[in-house]
Amino acid sequence: MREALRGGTRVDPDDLITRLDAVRRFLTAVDGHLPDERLVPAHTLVERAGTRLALSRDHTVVALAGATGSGKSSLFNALARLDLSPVGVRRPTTGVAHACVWGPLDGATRLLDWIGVLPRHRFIRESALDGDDESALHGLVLLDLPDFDSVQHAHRLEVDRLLGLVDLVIWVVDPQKYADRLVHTAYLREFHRHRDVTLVVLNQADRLPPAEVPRVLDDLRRLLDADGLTGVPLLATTAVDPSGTTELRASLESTVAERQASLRRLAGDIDTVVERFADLVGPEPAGTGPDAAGTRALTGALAGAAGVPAVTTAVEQAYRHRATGATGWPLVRGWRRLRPDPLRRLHLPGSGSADGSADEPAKPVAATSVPDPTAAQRSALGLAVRTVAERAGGDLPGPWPAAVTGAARSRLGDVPDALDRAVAGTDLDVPERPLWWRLVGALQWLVTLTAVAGLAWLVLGYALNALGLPDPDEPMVGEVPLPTLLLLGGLLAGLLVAAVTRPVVRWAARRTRLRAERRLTAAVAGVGEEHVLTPVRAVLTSYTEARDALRVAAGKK
Ligand SMILES: Nc1nc2c(ncn2[C@@H]2O[C@H](COP(=O)(O)OP(=O)(O)OP(=O)(O)O)[C@@H](O)[C@H]2O)c(=O)[nH]1
Ligand SMILES: [Mg+2]
Repeated sequence: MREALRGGTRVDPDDLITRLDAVRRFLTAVDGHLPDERLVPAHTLVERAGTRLALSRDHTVVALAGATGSGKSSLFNALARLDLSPVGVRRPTTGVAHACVWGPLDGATRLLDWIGVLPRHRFIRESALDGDDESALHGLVLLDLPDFDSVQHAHRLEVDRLLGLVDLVIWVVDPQKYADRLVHTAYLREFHRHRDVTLVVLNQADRLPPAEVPRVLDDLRRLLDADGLTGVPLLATTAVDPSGTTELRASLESTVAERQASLRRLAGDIDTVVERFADLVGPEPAGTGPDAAGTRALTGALAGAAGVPAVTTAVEQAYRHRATGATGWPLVRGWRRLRPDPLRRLHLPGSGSADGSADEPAKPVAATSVPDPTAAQRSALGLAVRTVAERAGGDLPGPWPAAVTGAARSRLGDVPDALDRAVAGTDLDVPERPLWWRLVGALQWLVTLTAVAGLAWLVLGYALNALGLPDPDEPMVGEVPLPTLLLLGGLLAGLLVAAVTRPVVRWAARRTRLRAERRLTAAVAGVGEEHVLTPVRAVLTSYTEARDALRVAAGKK
């Protein structure tokens, strides 16, 4: 079976950079909303890809990886046509990566620094003796890796590190160990997203009877298919015979000429990362933010917790208290004023200051005497917040609903103070002494004075009578003496004014209450907006951004 590295789809560098930027945007969008440990591979990718692209696009870094004794160093030397990496019988032989660069070392130096190949293990394959023989491989950086099944743990770590950095991997297996579980489960399967940059060689093919080679290759192909590596190039090589690597060399020449391996490798890395995040994105969220019903319920719960009903009740009572004080029967007004004003007891601005300057702009005060929320009100608020979050983010996939709920609750601790400030900062607009109260009050005085004058007159008449003094004739109005008319008329008129005023005061008090309720509701809605809805919206925006970014990262425009 003769195969060369297949072409695969061409990766456009600009597309790759667009996809990488999308991964970056995705990471920014999900930052703080998703568990960090899930994001580590994507951060690693972004960092590594950025560096790899910046370092050199003209070089193709190819690693020979495999179990100890499979012949990696022998193939390395065969391809380099020099004995650069020691081949040994003592296993494992290669402990650190060796590199051979085709073409001038200059451009590759920074690449090898980044990959971490020690300078004394770097070789240049540009011998004047070869002439142009090697020019087809110019740009190749071939790495001989330690064994990945090593008894030395450090070898394995080094292999894992290097496999994350190279552009293309040649997996070297031998006829004895090609079916070993480790190579398939721990390595080859992990590379199924990198089929474009994976090549498998069955080395030491000379150790098999020629007729056996196709059978073993078929068996190996079956295993590779099971690993998800369908279609990867599979070659038989013999490192000890110069002609045994011709095909591999040809394959490398075309790979180097194409200059696609580094891009394909990164594209495969992005595919892997995007695939891992598949559960993080789903459909478009039902709405663009918290819905109206949830928001209304939240405002209601906030109003309850803020003591809005208590304040509005006090507003209505205060209006009636003050209006009755100003328009009631003058002789009992003073007594009424002794009773405390229901609103002032709550220490709210706009409730009328002691000096009566109610027109002063409302200043927020540190704390009001509005009663603290009850346990029931607190739990109603908690429920409303949860409901808002569930309705806004419940349909989102993966960890997002929890992120939305977390955001909705994130500022709950500040809510009590914010509510207190909102209530304190609301101008309740309860009048101190509107003109009509003063007019009615004056009228009450007038009729009261009339009654008092009538009474005084009558008392004077009785006194003169008792003293036997001549009683001046009282003027009569019809059948009724004028003083009596003044007294009874004054009293009656007072009652009448009070009777007419009362329903008007009640109506005006209710209106004042409703107005205060509207203002307070708007103020607590502002608290909900700032402390609950805005954080929820921020997560939903992040979700949408993350979703769009991941779509671009996946290569779907
Ligand atoms: N017959 C034959 N022997 C080979 C071939 N390739 C390698 N060998 C021998 O296999 C043994 C191991 O080769 P190495 O190249 O050191 O193997 P390695 O994969 O680098 O081993 P480590 O460095 O320990 O991971 C040596 O004795 C080689 O001569 C081959 O194609 N045919
Ligand atoms: Mg070796």
